[in-house]
Amino acid sequence: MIVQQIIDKIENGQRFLVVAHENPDGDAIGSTLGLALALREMGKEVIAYNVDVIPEVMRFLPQSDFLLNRLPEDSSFDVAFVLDAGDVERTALPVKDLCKTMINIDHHPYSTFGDLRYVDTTACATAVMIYRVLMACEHQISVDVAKALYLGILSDTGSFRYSSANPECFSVAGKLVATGIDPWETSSHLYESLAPERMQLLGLVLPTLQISSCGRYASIAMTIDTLKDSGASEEHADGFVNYPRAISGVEVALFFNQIAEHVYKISFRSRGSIDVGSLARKLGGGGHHNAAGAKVTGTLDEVRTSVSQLLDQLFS
Ligand SMILES: [Mn+2]
Repeated sequence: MIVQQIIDKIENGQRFLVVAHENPDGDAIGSTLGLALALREMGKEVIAYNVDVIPEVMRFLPQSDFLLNRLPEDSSFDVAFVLDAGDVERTALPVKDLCKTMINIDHHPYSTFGDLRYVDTTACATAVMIYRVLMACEHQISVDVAKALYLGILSDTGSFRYSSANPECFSVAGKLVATGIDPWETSSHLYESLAPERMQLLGLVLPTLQISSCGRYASIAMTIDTLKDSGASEEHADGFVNYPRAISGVEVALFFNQIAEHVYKISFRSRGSIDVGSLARKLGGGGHHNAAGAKVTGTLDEVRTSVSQLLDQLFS
């Protein structure tokens, strides 16, 4: 089976690349660092890479500087692991040219690339799938690996709040905590070490809240000027889309983020039956049932209106 094939590749390979999607979330960072550190503990030569720098709040992870955002020149690998990426393009790296074997480990649907493909949409996080692989390798989980994987699980399940938090999720999290890690260390870094600029930015963005007349969708918006005025950077707006979603009765939340004069990046979040992935695909974007994104051109009013029309149709 697929996990055994992956183990064979690990045993027979010497030089490994581990990479995940751009604009990395906790699962991308946690699964990359967790697998890369474990491979190094097995005596392999490993490069852990992401095209973007590791988010500030995740830098508490031990050995987080092991994760590079620049590859050494003339890099080549026996095996490249592409994690949590959905599509290999999201690594922003010509992975296929860099390795003999590309292994895709992911829990996103429609993840169809790689010489070996280990895709399980029932996994709450890619980090859990890395845990399964390391267990199958009979690798002893170190504290550093445990911290990385725990971060992946915690962040992809919204701190164990989403439906994806299945029994396996709690069981793996329990085993990771049993290695001696402190859950509060992770959650305090992730959720309660906010930069002051983030709160300032939130203060400017929340007044843009619009709730639809049906009450079933709501949106907030951020312009380039707002971002400038707050002194914050775009990274500080991560997760803002969860505020409109938290309103009682709201099923779809939207965050309009201006990235150029007449270009808005829209993040969609659904809390129920509405598939925002298919909604985003109608706008040329992508994603899955509960979380998706698209880039749309126009003024904020135009963009808001055209998306509202789509949603009004869905809710009518
Ligand atoms: Mn994930």
